[in-house]
Amino acid sequence: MTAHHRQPALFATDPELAALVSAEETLQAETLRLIPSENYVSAAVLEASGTVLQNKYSEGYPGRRYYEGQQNIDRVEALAIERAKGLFGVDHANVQPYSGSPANLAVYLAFAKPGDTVMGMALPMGGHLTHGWGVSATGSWFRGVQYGVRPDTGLIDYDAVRALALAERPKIIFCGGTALPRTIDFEAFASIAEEAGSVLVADVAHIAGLIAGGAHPSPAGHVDVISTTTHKTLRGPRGAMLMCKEEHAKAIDKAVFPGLQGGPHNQTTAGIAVALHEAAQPSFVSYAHAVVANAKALAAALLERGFDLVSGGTDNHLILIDLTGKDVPGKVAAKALDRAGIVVNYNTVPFDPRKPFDPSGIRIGTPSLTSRGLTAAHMPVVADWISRAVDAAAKADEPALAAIRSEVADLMAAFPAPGLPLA
Ligand code: DSN
Repeated sequence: MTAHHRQPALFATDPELAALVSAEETLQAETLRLIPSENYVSAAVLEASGTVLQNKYSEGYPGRRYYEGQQNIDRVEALAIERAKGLFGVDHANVQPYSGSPANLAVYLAFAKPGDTVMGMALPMGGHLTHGWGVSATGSWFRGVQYGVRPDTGLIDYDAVRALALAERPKIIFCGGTALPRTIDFEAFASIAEEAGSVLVADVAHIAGLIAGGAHPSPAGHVDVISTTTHKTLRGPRGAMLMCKEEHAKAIDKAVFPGLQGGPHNQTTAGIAVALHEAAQPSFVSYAHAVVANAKALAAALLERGFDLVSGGTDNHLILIDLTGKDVPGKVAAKALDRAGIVVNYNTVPFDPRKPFDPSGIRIGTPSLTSRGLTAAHMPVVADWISRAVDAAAKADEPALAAIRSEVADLMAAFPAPGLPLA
């Protein structure tokens, strides 16, 4: 089916925009997408996310809205809520946050006042902007204190986290982040938070799908609030959820609406409901474990090819490559890989001597390639491409990058991506 047939109204009304969508479909089909926070949603999630639910305002919550005509919307949101509660084993779920940053801001609104001390992992160590980092509103409206990883192991030093928490007594402690290749010990964080009298929030945006599929321990029962986006390993539309113990349900709901947001994006809620349904199937358990198996196989193959990996490898979907020893900075490598049809992002590594906009590392992950059906047997090939592309970047060897791009496209053609035209 051609793009004109798939989106006939769009092509007729706005061919310029339609051509861009079509080009993006081709790009996502032909390239090897290794950004660990990205994925491919299913055709069903895509369909649910682009429906007439878009036309409806629904400020409030199911059964308690400020607009009439909610017969269907209430049921859509209730379905999403029930599915989230069942999948993650939590008392309460709010599926309305527009994305991860607003979700985290709602947590601050629920539990802290401006000027209060909050604690999270430093962004350059693998944390997230919204965990109290200075350039974020969360770091300027609150007093952010930050923990990191040990320089010798690249692992979180839980003794240091405990010492900082007891010295600072933060209102909120965030665990989780965006560049953490290792398992998060939620029990250790829970005992620290209890001792410090802090509200503990697990930001599991990156690993939500692994948790749902049983490939990473769950924070449920250990933390006060679970914050997650829905579009990473969970394979839903771009959105977020806050899940919590019953005692915090009112505070969380009130913070999301009316505290921070207006009407929920009902078409996104529908897509989230479908993604949660898909994540509850036995096939998703296999998917989550395959993501981790692929990441471990890719890490091993990269180590064999002389790459330096932060923390020496991975326990999850994500690998952080420190290119310091390769003499190719992260940004140069990322742009060369992009020209080779391999899409990654440049990233700081812990204790990076370089600047965030020109750092020493690249961050890769296996959620997308696993969604296409690649297995551990393909990972040496992927590692070879990365190695050859980084070498080519050092020599500015454009023909070598073009050759890799063609090999990548050949393999990708054999593994159509879910939700894309060729699937
Ligand atoms: N932007 C997300 C990521 O790439 O990890 C985090 O917000």
